[in-house]
Amino acid sequence: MRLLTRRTFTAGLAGAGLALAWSPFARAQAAGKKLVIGFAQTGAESEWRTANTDSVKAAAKAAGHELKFSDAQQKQENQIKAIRSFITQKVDVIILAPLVTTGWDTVLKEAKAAKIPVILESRNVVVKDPSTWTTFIGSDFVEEGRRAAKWLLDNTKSTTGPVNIVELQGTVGSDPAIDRKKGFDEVIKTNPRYKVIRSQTGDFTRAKGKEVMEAFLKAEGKKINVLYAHNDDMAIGAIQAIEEAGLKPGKDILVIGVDAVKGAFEAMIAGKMNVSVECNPLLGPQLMEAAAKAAAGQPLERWIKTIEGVFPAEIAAKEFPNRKY
Ligand code: GYE
Repeated sequence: MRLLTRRTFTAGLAGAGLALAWSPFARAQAAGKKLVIGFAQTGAESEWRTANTDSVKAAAKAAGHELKFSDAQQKQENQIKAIRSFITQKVDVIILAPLVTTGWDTVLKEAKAAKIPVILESRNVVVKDPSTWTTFIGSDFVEEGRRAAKWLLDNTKSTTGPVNIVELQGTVGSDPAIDRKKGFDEVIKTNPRYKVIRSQTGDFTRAKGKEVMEAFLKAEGKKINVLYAHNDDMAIGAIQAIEEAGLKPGKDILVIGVDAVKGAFEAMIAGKMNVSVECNPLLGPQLMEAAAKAAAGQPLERWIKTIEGVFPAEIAAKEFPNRKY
């Protein structure tokens, strides 16, 4: 049974290094113009998000920029208000982590009219006028979904009969929830043994993940073979629900998460979780580099992709000391 290829493993390490490194351009810019940056964050819904916020704050500080930070508490209307306030304050650049994909047309047009570049981070948008934002810095979420499903197929080859999966989706209408579902479905469809028997949102939080898993267990009980959670926090919440139902997470029910945060490594080391697909939150340095370019009117790639790996439980203990989030 092949758990991890050398390539995906080293890709994870390279990804972490890449996101932390400063390019010569970023260094030069950091020494140059000090910017005022408005950051409209989604909230603090997960370990991933906290690491993301810390990374952006630290990188802004290191570059000597002033960061105006807004925590929207998972409400789009709060993010829209924050963007409008950044426009009024005439910031140089706006960074937006859009909670959901739609509903941004008007406010992004307002930012464009005010000549303030908007950089999207960690989630993408769907708008009529794509010229209202400059670049998206974040992961390939469809690929993350595919990686989760490939791990499942590879690691249940020796079993027979149906494989019943329950899915905890991320925030409804968010880019990572839509795409992680899409990529996963695309791969499991190739084998009729695999079926998603229940799928519901857990809003990317531990509390909701636990609550929805309890409902899944009540409805399907021992029929459930696998949990696929769109992030580790929901998986960790669900692990509690599985244990409270008298079952063994990681054994009776295989547990798959996304993000590869420290909490997932701890669960894997404890034998309660089987794998986490990496999604790197340390986007601060890349964001500051893009902000400097955008403020200087320089062109940016439409998508600045982060490079990531897959971490199965078998290597969790060895990898744990290297984890940065
Ligand atoms: O996976 C989840 C977070 O947008 C990639 O949002 C991000 C996702 C991340 O709350 O844990």
